[in-house]
Amino acid sequence: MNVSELFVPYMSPDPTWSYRTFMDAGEFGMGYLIASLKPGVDCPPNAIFIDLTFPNDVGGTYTRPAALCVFERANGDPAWRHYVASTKSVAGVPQVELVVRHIPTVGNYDYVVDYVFSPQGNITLRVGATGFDAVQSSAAANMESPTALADTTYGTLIAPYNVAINHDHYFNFRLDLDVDGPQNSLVRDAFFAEPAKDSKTRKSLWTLKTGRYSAEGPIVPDHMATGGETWRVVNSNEKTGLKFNPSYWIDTHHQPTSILDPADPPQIRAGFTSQTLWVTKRRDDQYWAAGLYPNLSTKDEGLPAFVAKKEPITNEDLVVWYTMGFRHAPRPEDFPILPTFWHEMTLRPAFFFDHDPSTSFNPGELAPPKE
Ligand SMILES: [Cu+2]
Repeated sequence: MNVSELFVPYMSPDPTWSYRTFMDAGEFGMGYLIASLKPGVDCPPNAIFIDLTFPNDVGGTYTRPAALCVFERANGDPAWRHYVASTKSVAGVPQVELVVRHIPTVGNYDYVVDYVFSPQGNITLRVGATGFDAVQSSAAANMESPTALADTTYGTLIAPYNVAINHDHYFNFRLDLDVDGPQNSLVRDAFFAEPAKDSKTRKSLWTLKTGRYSAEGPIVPDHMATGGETWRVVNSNEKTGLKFNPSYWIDTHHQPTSILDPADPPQIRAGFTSQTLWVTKRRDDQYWAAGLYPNLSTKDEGLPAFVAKKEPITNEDLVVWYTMGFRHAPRPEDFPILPTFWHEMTLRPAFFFDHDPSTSFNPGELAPPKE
């Protein structure tokens, strides 16, 4: 899995600002802009720091020292625990995670990109945005100045004479999942409430309906699924000990999608931002959510083009494309520097294991709590 694009459109009608609708991966390079990591600030001092080698612009290579860090952390939570009243004892294990981190700095913004592996079998993708908000000068010194309301139509006064412009960040991750093998399918679990027909004591119950997607495309939310919906990548060719088909659940968390007009020029170039999830067959020439050359594009050559033929996706080598979005209406607290603002999604095993894999860690027995 990799970052396949980052789209950052600013909200300003001003001609000097309206073109600032950046495609950070395709126009600047999220790998090219990785900076060396500083022990004790960017990663714990005991992390392992790894140099990375990248292609340069003239067919050669260059090496960025300490571009990646890997570390374990106990985050202070229990991975699981249970208190047994009869013996007054607590069993449990601490949550210990393995974090793989890099931090590209794209102009004013720094993005802490984490891949977090947990003993429950989860893989969490986290992005922490920090650095500087983009600001525009303003005649207003404070919100009682005569021009303040007009100056902040598309932004926030974050300091005297400085307006930070409203904008979005849309990270797309290319999830080239192979769940227990390359031949996979995408299914949806949707939750519906229904009348409890055969009950004298209940009026309603909820139930779960699972359906399979048959063709490439964006995954459009189903507003009829009143209890919400979730998605899994499943291998129908394999069986677990309990005779389930193994799958991984794509826990999207809540992600905003673009609300720009589909005919707005920046939105035409970044169609992937219109939905949180897309699914395609895996193809070697489809690696970037907004296409290979978004800085020269006049139309979307990314996900909307990839799915145009709606090819079948049952029992195929699939790629799920996930857009993590955040709408950023700045606050004064984002000045003078943006405190790291985290967003995340999680891939969770579902029917993949026959039991919680974190129980394979020695639980031990902790001392009885004091009463
Ligand atoms: Cu922002």
